[in-house]
Amino acid sequence: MIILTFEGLQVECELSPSPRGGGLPGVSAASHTLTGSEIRLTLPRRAADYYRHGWQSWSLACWQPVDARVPVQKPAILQPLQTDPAHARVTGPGGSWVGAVRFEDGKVLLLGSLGTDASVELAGDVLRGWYEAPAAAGVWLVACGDETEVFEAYAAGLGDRLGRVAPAGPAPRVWCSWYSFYTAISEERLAGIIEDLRDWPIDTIQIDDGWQIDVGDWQPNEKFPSGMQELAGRIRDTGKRAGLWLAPFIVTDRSRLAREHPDWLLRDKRGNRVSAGFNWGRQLHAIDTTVPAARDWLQRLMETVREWGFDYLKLDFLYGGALPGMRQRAMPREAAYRDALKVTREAAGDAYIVTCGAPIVPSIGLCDAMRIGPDVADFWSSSRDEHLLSNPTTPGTRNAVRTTLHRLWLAPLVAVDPDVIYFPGRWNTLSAEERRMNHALAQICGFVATSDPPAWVEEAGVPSAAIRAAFGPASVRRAGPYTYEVDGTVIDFRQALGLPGPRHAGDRLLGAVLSWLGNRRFTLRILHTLNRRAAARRAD
Ligand code: 9PG
Repeated sequence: MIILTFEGLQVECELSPSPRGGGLPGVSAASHTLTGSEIRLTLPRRAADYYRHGWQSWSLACWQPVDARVPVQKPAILQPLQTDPAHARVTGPGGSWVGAVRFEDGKVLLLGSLGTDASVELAGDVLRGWYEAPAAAGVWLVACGDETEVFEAYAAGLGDRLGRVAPAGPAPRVWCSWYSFYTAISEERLAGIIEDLRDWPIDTIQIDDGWQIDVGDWQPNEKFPSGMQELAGRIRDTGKRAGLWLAPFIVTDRSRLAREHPDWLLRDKRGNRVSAGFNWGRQLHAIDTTVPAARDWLQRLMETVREWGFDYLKLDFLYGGALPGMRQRAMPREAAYRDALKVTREAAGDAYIVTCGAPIVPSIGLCDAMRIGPDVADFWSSSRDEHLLSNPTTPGTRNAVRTTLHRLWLAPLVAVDPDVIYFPGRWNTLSAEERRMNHALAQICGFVATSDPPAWVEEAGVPSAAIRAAFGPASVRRAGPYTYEVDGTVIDFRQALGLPGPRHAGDRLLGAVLSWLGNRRFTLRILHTLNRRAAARRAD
């Protein structure tokens, strides 16, 4: 047993395997670094709240009362793509790599791993951390103080071990095709937008999902007959950087890659392909990035998109590289992911890399920017997902704001991407107040992007001064835990924070029915078709 001494607080700490040569009794510091595959901290007094940290960009990060339960999110079929499937059924206080408790006096005790493949939970009065590989001797940081201080210490520790990516200049200002057209993009439609964006205060035009033959088959589909090189050239001719979306660690079951290289797919103990969730109306699988031929393919893919002329890459659905499974080269899953991201990063040369749907800690030091919350949407919150399916990770601006605010501590390590901002417009149901939060968060992050096409913004009568102002720079001052002053306006984010409370019997029943339906592939296929049609209608 070791006694960790912080100013005004002593914490009993057990490590396994226990360290040789005793501990650190009497050492007073704001943080301690300790080694062990498991660590147990006995809280000296009752804590009020727990900071839970979800696995990847879209997974929930928030403070919760210590005795609150966060219901299992539904439908289960989506869990591999929204949360760590290994933790999906944990409702108590717990999460990936880091956890913290807040005492009644506001003091925070944080426990965080300084390596990959680790988890933290609060069980009774014990804050416990463990590394997934039983033999791992992992490093932990224990910090105590005010919230900002302890997360700063954790970020500094992570940066020392995993690296920081120094920004090469101000964060890019981006137009991204996703949140206006979704997959209803074509070279013709984009050609008009690229022209319209000439005078906009942005520097990057990023083509999102919808250009490829399939997820896994990264060649242009029939809507891009002139090819991707031509499109990148068109963007670059307007003086802007060309960006492209890819999901390089996953495939759909119907992709050519999945059919031609079944041996590249991640499998479970029984030899079945691991589910990477369900999207685009298809079953998703993960690539086993430890297979040498798959790594070669990955390298070649990055080289190809660079040759096309894209030098801003949004790498999405990256969790696929870290799912549990039997890899050809046995190694902890997040270590395998980190390795694959390194290969990808190196092959992409000096491209600006934005990771998305990405396991957070294993991506540090290997990307320029990281999405730190779920997708925004042109609505605030979906009551179906929030109340009936208990799902805080699906697209919705409230979900995005909540999780992003709780991951701002990552800012010293990587550019933090809060997803796009919306201007007022025809399709948009965000209130002025909700839009203010959406815009302010982008200013706070210093990463501003939008998907609104100039024609829609013009139609809504947004003055060009407002567009310029939205893309910053802005003066930002933190006025309280969830209050910021942005360009002189006070923004109070507290209304975005709450989690849905206990559900009534009626909601539970309806939720069970929806969740059953949501787990049927045919329902998801129908939803996908409806969404695709709606996007196509809006785009015209
Ligand atoms: C393209 C999009 C955009 C977007 C990404 C990602 O089922 N889900 O929970 C789910 C969440 C996010 C998501 C898709 C599905 O969006 O974040 O910016 O690039 O992919 O398909």
